[in-house]
Amino acid sequence: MKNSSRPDGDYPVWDIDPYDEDILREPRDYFATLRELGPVVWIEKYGFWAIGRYEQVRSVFGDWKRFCSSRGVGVSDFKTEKPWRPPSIILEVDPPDHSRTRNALARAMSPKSVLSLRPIMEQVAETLVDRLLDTGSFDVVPDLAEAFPLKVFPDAVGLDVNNRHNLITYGAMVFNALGPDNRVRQKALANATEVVPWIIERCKRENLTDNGFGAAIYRAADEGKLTNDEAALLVRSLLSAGIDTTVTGIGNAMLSFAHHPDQWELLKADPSLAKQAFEEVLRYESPIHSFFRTTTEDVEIEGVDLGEGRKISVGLHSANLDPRHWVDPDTFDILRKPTGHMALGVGVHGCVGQMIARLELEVLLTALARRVKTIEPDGDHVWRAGNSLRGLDHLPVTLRAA
Ligand code: OVV
Repeated sequence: MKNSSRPDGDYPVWDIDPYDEDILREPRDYFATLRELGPVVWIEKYGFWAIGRYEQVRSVFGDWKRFCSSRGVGVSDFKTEKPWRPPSIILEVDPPDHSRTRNALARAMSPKSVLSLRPIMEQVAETLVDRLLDTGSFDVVPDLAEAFPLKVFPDAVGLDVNNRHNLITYGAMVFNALGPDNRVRQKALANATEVVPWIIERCKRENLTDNGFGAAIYRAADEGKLTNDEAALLVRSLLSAGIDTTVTGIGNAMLSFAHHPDQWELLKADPSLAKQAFEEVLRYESPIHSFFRTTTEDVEIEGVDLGEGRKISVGLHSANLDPRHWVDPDTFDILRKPTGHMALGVGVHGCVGQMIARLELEVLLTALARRVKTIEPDGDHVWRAGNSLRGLDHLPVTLRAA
């Protein structure tokens, strides 16, 4: 990695590997120490900055001019290292280029078209929860957290396919590729030769139904707002970011409720709390632990000169646990209304699919709250070491019907 020698100045230097698999599985202690050490900390092993306090996380994400995305939102600097795939034309790009693709995707996923998905999502959720209640004991990760998005999201995009698990594999590649060249990244990218061509095929117009988000993106191309190649890349963005994120959100929601039965009682007593309960899940067990930005000029944070062309690890999960900002951040409290949490980002790159993610979780948590009396852990859960996502490998539970 180039340009990783330490800049001059007085700041905390930390000899830790944030990508140690034990830390990736349970990053809370790492983040607590990161926040304690200072507003910005130098991570010597990789030669990047790390920030974990709410205030700095928020302001870095709010300033795309000085903290850019076009040099990649992972450890690797696209200016000096070749990306593993052609860069995303919405994630890995800055305004003004970003504005056109962002607008096109936002229009394709308009509030109206998102909300029209509610009845079908409700039907899928109710059928799935009834079936799981018949089963009683199962692993949340494959049987619920993966099963629900794998049904509703590809259908909404307009993918007409069977081997949908490839979408999970591809999501894992995309998110783990943002980390350093560790075992997690290597294992994920080992699937590339098999899965990438499959994904590229799925993004073609002729392989999409004519009533999904995919077709809506291609209509923007017909209107001259995008080229057809750009439309394909925006469909790829949906397939990159639309599955593993919500899978992780569902798993983390179930874990939170399995471990906080008092909060499950609150949701059961009033299922209309589902929406705000998911916001608290996003804060308390954020699906994405961190994304990077790169400095475009000599910038300073709290008196520390970061230098130009420097990578910054931005701890989204950490910001959501910062006691400088939140009262009792380590308490899972679905009545809290955690406005301003950083789980979906903020600013021009704030999650463009957030309405869909929120709808999926609201519908699913509502169906569960109406039907499920108790969610009991049935053995130990297992976290998965992820270079960007923090989600579960396994969550065995027993559900009892209401
Ligand atoms: C991992 C990720 C997040 C958001 C967007 C994309 C990927 C993309 O491919 O555009």
